[in-house]
Amino acid sequence: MTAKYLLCSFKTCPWVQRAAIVLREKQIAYNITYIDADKAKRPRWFLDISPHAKVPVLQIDGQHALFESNAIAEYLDETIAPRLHPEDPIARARNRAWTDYVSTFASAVSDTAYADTDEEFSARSVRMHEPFGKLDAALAQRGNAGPFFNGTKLSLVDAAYAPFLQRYTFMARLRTLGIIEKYPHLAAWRDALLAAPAVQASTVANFEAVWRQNLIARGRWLGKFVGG
Ligand SMILES: N[C@@H](CCC(=O)N[C@@H](CS)C(=O)NCC(=O)O)C(=O)O
Repeated sequence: MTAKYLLCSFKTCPWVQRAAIVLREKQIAYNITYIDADKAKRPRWFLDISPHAKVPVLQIDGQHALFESNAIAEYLDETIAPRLHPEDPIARARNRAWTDYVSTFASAVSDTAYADTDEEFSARSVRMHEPFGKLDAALAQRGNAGPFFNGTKLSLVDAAYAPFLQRYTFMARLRTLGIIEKYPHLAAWRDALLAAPAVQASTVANFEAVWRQNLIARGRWLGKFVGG
């Protein structure tokens, strides 16, 4: 079936996953197409609609193409119910502020996963403490009992962080990290996000195995521990 929405993706891209979580949470039908991650093999039609040659791109009715996961998430939230952003403008501004911080959080996690040596992995993993601590404090002060950022309803903040908390979890299953355990609010949030149906439906099947194979394909140090 051809859906109104087409999500251009790489199988392991966390930014695509963010958009997919929003689509799933809103129960929007969409098709997905996988672009070759090899720069030289990205098709012309994709390069024409993706100014930075990056995924995600969301095509709408084959007419409009949106890029940048945050812009896509905001667009979907403005156009399709149920609203995932909070109604209260102050709460919404705070949500957007923490959503903005996801790029710093993401770099700390991704840089660790893509370390090339044992030493680099150790040095980079320590750098996760600062963003993890900040999110833990934000969750502690958020004034609701969770399990999600705003309480019982999944929001755009949840969609932004879930892919990176999932990758931290995958990494910790390959090498002991012991970082999230120091941040109980963040650990509880991570558990709720990974159990959320929209998050579980936002990736390819056997996603952890696919993520592990990607480490090996990229020749990353952490890939040495796959299957060992
Ligand atoms: N800020 C962008 C980041 C997207 C991004 O970095 N996508 C990666 C894949 S996870 C990509 O397409 N990289 C291709 C490249 O850099 O050539 C967003 O939020 O959409």
